[in-house]
Amino acid sequence: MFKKILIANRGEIALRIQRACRELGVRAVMVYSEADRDAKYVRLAEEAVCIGPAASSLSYLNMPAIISAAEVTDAEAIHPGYGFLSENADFAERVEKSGFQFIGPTPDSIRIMGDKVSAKQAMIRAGVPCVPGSEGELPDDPVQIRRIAKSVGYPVIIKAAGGGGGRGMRVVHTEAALINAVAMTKAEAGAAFGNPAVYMEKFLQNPRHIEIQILADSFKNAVYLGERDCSMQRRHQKILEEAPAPGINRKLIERIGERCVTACKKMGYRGAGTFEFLYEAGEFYFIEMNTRVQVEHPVTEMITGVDIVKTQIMVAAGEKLPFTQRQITISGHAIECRINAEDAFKFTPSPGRITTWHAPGGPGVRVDSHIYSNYFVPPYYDSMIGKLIVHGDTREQALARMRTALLETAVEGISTNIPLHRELMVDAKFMAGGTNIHYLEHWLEQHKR
Ligand code: MV4
Repeated sequence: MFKKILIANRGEIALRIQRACRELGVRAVMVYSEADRDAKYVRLAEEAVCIGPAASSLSYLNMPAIISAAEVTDAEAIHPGYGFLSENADFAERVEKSGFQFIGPTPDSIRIMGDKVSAKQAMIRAGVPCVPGSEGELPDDPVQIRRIAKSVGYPVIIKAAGGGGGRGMRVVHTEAALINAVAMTKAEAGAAFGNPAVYMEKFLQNPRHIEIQILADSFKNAVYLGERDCSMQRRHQKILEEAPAPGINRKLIERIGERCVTACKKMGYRGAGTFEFLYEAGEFYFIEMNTRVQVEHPVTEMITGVDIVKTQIMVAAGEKLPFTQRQITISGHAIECRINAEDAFKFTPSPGRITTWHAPGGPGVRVDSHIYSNYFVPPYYDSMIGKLIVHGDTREQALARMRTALLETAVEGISTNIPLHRELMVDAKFMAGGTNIHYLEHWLEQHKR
């Protein structure tokens, strides 16, 4: 095992990784920007290095500053967390070239999955079901583009190979709009991602967003840890997640999970990863793979008992996965509410000083947050200030525990989205389970205030 690793992130995930390090007996070096000097995990750190000013581009995205911090502290490995440099293949490569272990997949794996066209081709080869569409990048010839769209069937969606997470896509309903839409998407993709390549898929109108968590070691061992339902979102920002996904056939999930595992083994994938699917009319369709630990990993930890962050570190250190697929069992139900410093219904950011913080507690309640009373939420970063996670024997018990946890939680001094969560937890359709990716936006439209 490593003696010391550097955590190249901030906020709740920096604290989460620091906690995993303590359990493993690994020393953690924290890095921080000038805006994060007073962070709890910096105070708790055995070692901490300031890597630059508040702006992310000068600190958490500053590769030379992060690698220098690893050099001066004699760290052996770098954990990138999520966001920032976590899915940057060039960063992973520079970390390795500088003699450190990147806690994540190889630069090659990150690169293949970062290009959504090559990711999809890898999945097709591995037998993972994908959304029907163009096989690979769209050609330039308008006649061929029209022919592909006709055979896929309208509506179609044009997506940038360099996009992902909702960036660089356009829905096309008619042949009349097709060629212009492709040209526009290509132009935007070239400007935004430096890659004008686009591909086409059948546009699914009312899917759910279901993702499969996997863990793999360097010895071609891989397991899936069930699925998460991440359909409750607004403008591609997830609001809450749960596991298992309500109402989906377990045998079907097992079949998809096994395909994901096969794909990992075939690719020589190492570390934690997430296969994102759209689920509609009883079928799964792969859309993208994330090569990092995700915000919502705790719901999977709660239903499996597996520590995903600890396992990431162990496999990066060259250890074998400490469990086989047969040892992975799913028990109960977990829900995570993301707590954001923003107006609950208008979604305008609400940075500033937290005057009061009362954390909830009780059976099955977990709080992943770096905040404290008198903490100042800086205006420079993502508005998420923590996550409330509950586990119960059943979905109903998890919902009841979340309602109580939200009732007990007090954040004063800034606005948060807790009022929104309180309403969603008593919403009849959400309580019934299985709402799709459009549900929250429609709900907000009907509950305008
Ligand atoms: C789609 C789709 C419908 N059909 N692909 C958006 C984020 C990116 N990961 C892929 N996205 C979508 N791809 C096809 N063929 C609808 C979406 C989509 C979406 C997906 C997951 C979660 C939220 C979403 C919100 C809007 C659109």
